[in-house]
Amino acid sequence: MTFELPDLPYAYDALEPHMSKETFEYHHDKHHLAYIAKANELIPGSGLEGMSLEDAVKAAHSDPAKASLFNQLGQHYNHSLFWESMSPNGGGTDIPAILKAKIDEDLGGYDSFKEQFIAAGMTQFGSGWCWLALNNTTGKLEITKTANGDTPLAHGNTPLLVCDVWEHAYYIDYRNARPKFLEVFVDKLINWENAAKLLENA
Ligand code: MN3
Repeated sequence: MTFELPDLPYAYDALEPHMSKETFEYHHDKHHLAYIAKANELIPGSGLEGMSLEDAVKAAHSDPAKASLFNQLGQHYNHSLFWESMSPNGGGTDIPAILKAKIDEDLGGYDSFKEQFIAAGMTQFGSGWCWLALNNTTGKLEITKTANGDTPLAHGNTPLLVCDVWEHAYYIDYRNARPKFLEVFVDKLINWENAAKLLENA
């Protein structure tokens, strides 16, 4: 299988003023595309030919010799979910009941979720990601962070939503203000419906 760049699930300017058309033109059209091109280059002869993206991410992670391919595949998976983790008029406390109940029970409610999620994004030193994921061992939601192309999927857990905290995700719109970007992501951008759908399917 050759991996392809997914279309954005909204127009390039749909998240303005929180995330600009210019950011998407670089982040989606150039950064994300480059990870896919590199993954497609490394797959022939790797033994991962024909796998779904999810299976390929897991298989590459389990083989230390495929570290470079894992980073490219992880970036493809993570970016694809990042686009789906946002929506126009998203964010805030209007959360589908199934997910809200789980956030209340496992994370102590929305305010605590927000505080922990922003802290995870802030304390991810250097390039990486912060996540809301379902821990498939404990059955509980958890907030985590990963570096580079790493993803909870590779560790047996189910990602529900993700924020990209690589500088290229926010530098055009927020310059060096990662905390402001994370706050806007939580308050204005999170696609709670998508996260709830992933929880239901888990
Ligand atoms: Mn990125």
